[in-house]
Amino acid sequence: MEDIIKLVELEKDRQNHGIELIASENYCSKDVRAMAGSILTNKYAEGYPGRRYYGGCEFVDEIERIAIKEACELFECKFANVQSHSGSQANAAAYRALMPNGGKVLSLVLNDGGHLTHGSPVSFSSNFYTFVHYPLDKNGRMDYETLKEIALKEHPDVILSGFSAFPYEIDFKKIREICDEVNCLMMVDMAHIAGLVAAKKHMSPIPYADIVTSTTHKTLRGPRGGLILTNNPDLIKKINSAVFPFYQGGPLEHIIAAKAVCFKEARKPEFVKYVESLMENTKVCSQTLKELGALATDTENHLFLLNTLDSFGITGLEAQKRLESIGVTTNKNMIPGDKLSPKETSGLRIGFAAVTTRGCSSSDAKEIAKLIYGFLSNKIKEEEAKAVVKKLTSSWKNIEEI
Ligand code: DSN
Repeated sequence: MEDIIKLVELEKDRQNHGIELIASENYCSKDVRAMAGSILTNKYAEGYPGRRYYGGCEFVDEIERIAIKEACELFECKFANVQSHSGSQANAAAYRALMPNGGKVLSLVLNDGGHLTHGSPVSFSSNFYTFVHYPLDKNGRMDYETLKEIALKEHPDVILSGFSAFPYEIDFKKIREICDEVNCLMMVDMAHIAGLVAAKKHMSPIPYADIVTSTTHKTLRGPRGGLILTNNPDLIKKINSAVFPFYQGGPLEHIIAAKAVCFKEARKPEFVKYVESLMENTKVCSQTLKELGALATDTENHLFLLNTLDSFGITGLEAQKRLESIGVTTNKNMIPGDKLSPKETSGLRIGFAAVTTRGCSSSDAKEIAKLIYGFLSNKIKEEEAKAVVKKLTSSWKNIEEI
């Protein structure tokens, strides 16, 4: 096992010595990691608390009940399923609970900021269901009028919102009104903004949506996993049987324990402060880049998009590689109206969830903007850029102390 230990140590160094700006990543706490690495991984517990197919489940039953209760209290909703292994599996279960095979979903396409499971041809979603899409407006914002027009024409079973690369607030109340007008169900995938919703810094979808899915590892800062929420007693029964036995077997009780710890952490005042700093840092970085002359979107959440092609004459892929060479990790991303392929793209998605957890301040966020601008426009040389990365990352918390 030495080879694996060595690689884990190398990854730990990479995480400690790099500036992590991938908008969907974060560093979870020691307590969350302790649960995720606990002996609970040894236990089989197919079924649900009090209704298992294995003996010896009295303690994992209690843990899963706590996780459900904490999720419901955190997000102020009636029912939760905490067993989905991932956000994609949560979405698969939600679709099954909401409509029959072949049902129609109106969603945002991947290239505009949606997710693979929101109808991409390479995902299960478009194989089992029919997807039609709504566009964003010319500024990359939600266009609720056009969404309504398309919904009236298409008669979808479900309108899906909640995105992976969308820097603005979503008005879930308006989407509910459209759903009521066209008589369809409403699903929200809040994976990216779950931490902001938990901290009440983004409108909650819970009072409006029939089903809300999420992951627990992005802005929510928990273990890698999925979550499904609803206020509807009939839907929770369908969700539960869609998760187990339809899509999954044994739940990961160690991850469920880690989710319970994460939900408890997200109810603390420190978490609200964290989300406030995260949103401030994101805004400072996008504004500074714009002041320097780059084409970046505004932001109303934890991420923004940077048009590297028009700002620096390089694709998102090239920008990602260049920044990686100095220890700054981002991901290439389509920007609205992008003419390049998803493999190349015209821009980057930049988020501050991970670095804010380590202690990145707003003045650090400004310095990161200057670093990105200076390095991608060849005004800052590699050695100087690496020195800035070293100075910033060595002033932040070690990832094992979080
Ligand atoms: N892959 C995630 C992201 O980066 O946004 C979504 O699941």
